[in-house]
Amino acid sequence: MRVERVEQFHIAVRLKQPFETSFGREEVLEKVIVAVYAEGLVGYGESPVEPLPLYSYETVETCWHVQRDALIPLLLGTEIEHARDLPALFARVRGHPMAKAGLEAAVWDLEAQMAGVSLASLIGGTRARVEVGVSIGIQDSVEALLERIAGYRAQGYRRIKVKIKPGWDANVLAAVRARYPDIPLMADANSAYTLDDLPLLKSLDAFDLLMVEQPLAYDDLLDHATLQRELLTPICLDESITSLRRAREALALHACGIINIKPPRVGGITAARAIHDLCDERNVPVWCGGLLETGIGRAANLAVAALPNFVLPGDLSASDRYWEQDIVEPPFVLNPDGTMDVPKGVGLGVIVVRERLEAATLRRASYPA
Ligand code: OSB
Ligand code: MG
Repeated sequence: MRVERVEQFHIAVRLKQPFETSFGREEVLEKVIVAVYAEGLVGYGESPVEPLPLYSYETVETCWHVQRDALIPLLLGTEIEHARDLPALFARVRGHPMAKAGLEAAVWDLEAQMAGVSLASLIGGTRARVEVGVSIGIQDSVEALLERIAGYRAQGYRRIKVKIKPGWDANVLAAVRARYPDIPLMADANSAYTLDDLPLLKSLDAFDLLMVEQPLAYDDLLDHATLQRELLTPICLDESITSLRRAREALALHACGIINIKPPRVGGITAARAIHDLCDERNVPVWCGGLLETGIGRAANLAVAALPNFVLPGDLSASDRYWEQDIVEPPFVLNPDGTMDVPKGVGLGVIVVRERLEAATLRRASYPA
């Protein structure tokens, strides 16, 4: 395919409820959506960047700039055989995985449409539905958290992820376990601890967690390896795994027992699939994380989560867990058994509602100008 035109949309979308992690509280999310045009078709991709470099060093501004000045010029007018060739095309641009992932996802969507198949089947997904969980932000009180958990369990979510930070950790998990002795439960620290917190982190072993996610620094592997030797609970790395190479290093160092794969964080679907394959060979379970994506990113994540070694429930909740109205149709819904269907239609398998995308747009650009 020959890419004829690329559009960027800087959008702002309001969450139904604020989402609080150890690095802050968000209610209005900003993202960059791209539309890539080729052969009379359009593919969509999402870069779930944020205004400030808190979760990742990338921001809306760096994503906009790197796409506009470095990546889109490489795409325009280039003959592309397969979306899987994009990482090589983009390799001379260092870093910026989310900027790359948005464009790569749009080309994957195009390739699937051209082949007349769903994105999931194009990449080798084997499941028609995937198990999903819900990630619950830090609340104003333990009682409020317990109520949130009750509400999500009533909707069918079985695996619960609780965000933790110093002062909102063992005390909170003890209360959750007292109320729910048997639910599949995990905790995500978003890098809020150091090895000085070893006694506290060891105390989490008492709560029978599926895993503890990213307890230490976002760019650390060595201290995580040290910590993993001290814990019974498997460590799951999120922020630390930004590429296939980092995943290889983490496994070599025994820095984790589980990897959370977020396609945008690792540079796209191609890298996500490579990390999946590596972990499969090493018997390391993986699951699909989320970055509060709109339906565009969610559709792509679900296709990835259909790969066979995604054996743990993902942070792939239904549209109504995030939005009053998603920007795609149909919205993603939770099945009563705690699963979500992988879209079966061609490409992403959902329709991007242009009026909703444009209504959310703060800034747009089209290339060539
Ligand atoms: O650490 O997994 C995380 C959301 C934004 C940034 C980081 C994280 C998260 C989540 C929410 O936990 C996952 C989701 O429901 O999309
Ligand atoms: Mg996380």
